[in-house]
Amino acid sequence: MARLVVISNRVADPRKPAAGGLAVALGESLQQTGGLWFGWSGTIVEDGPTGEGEMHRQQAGKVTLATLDLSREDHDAYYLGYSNKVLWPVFHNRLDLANFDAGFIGGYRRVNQLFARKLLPLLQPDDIIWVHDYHLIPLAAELRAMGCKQKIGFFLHIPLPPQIILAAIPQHEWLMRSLFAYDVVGFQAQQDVQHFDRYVSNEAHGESLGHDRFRAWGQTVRASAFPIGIDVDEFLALTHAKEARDMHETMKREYSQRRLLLGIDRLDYSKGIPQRARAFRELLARYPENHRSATLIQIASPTREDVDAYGDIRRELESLCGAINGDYGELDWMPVRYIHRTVARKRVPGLCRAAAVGLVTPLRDGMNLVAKEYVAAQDPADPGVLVLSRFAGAAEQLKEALLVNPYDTHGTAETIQQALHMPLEERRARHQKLLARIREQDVHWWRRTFLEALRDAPGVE
Ligand code: GDG
Repeated sequence: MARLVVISNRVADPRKPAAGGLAVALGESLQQTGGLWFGWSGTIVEDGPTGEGEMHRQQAGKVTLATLDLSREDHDAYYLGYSNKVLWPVFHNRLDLANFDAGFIGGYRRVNQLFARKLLPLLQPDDIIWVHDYHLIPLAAELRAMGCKQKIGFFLHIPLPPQIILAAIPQHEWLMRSLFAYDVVGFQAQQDVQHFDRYVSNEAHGESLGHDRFRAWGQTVRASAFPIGIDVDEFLALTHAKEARDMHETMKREYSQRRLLLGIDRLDYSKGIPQRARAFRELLARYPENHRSATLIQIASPTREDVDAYGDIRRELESLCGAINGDYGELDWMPVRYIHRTVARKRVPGLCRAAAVGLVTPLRDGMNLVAKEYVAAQDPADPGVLVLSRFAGAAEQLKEALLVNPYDTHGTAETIQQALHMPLEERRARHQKLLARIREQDVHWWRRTFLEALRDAPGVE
């Protein structure tokens, strides 16, 4: 079988437990087939010569990890700048948070060119190349310009916004044209494919050829939805391991007279955490029966703290949680437990299993793996209820969750109340269907279907 080469911004040792959807899913893929994982080392070289990265190589079981250092200037423009101040906010429909500083694009291009230049000599003729996420959209175009003929696939982990929003990015045409250098472009959800389709016909004056094939700028690409999943068996094993069971028992003991609601997210403005806290506040205001009982545990793991918008969301959430506790708390009950730290992965399933309601309410999300992990961790005999934002990619698959519009505080509060009162039979029936879907389209299915599509693609003429 052809060797798999994965390229992503960050590289993680697949043998170590990693926090973050991308790292977890890619680790799964590479361990199965073996191969090369290429990306940024995480090291920033102060005052280094611009654009020239030192390469590190390391063997991790069947996987070779090859990573590059970045100069401060490149890192700031490529990663902090274009990736996280332009692409992340715009792709999550947040034009108000975008910063279209003209200095960012040069760094983004430079790093993509550097990646291509350093990767090219490591490639073998029949490698299958799989590029991940918004940091590396132009990588295939750079590789092709250097003569690379191998099959190259791209998977976008975040949503593709509607044409009218995408068009706000000054370089939108260049970005979208870059996607046509790939053989296969994978999105999380059908809605992303629709946005791609509309962009191609309305903005690029291209056409849909049917069967997920699109033609524009004289090139053809396949673009389909490949919803990412979790490793259900691994997550179940984690759920039944000692750390998770201990966690579950501790929570059950401590909250024996209470109902737990749980949110676990990176502290990102796309995740709708303040909106969730407001809905919880409304629940307490409208239904006093929940006083001294309903407790929201919100784990918000620190992320991208050197981008301003992330400091703002942190302050907003802290003051909101403080106000809810101040207004509703009692000496023996605090309604919100807000934890601004990463919890150990081994404990996550125990927390999920103890929660009567899982709150996954992003304003926009490519997929959202926490929704799937929450379902997998439940006791099938007495499962909790998933409250899921209709704006998460996962909502296309997880139809038996209670779907909410997270902007609608009142409606979300009502749905949380409904979740808290759902009869056992209904909870079991919904859980069974959700788990079956999560099992059917798990992370192995995702990898297999994407790589099959890439192998079957016609390739460079
Ligand atoms: C991107 C897209 C897409 C979170 N907090 C802690 C922790 N986590 C783990 C979760 C889950 C992962 O991180 C988060 O995955 P998500 O899918 O929710 O979100 P993003 O990080 O934004 O990922 C997303 C994903 O890529 C995959 O394609 O689904 O839409 O935005 O596994 O459990 N893990 C630990 N402690 C924490 O505090 N250990």
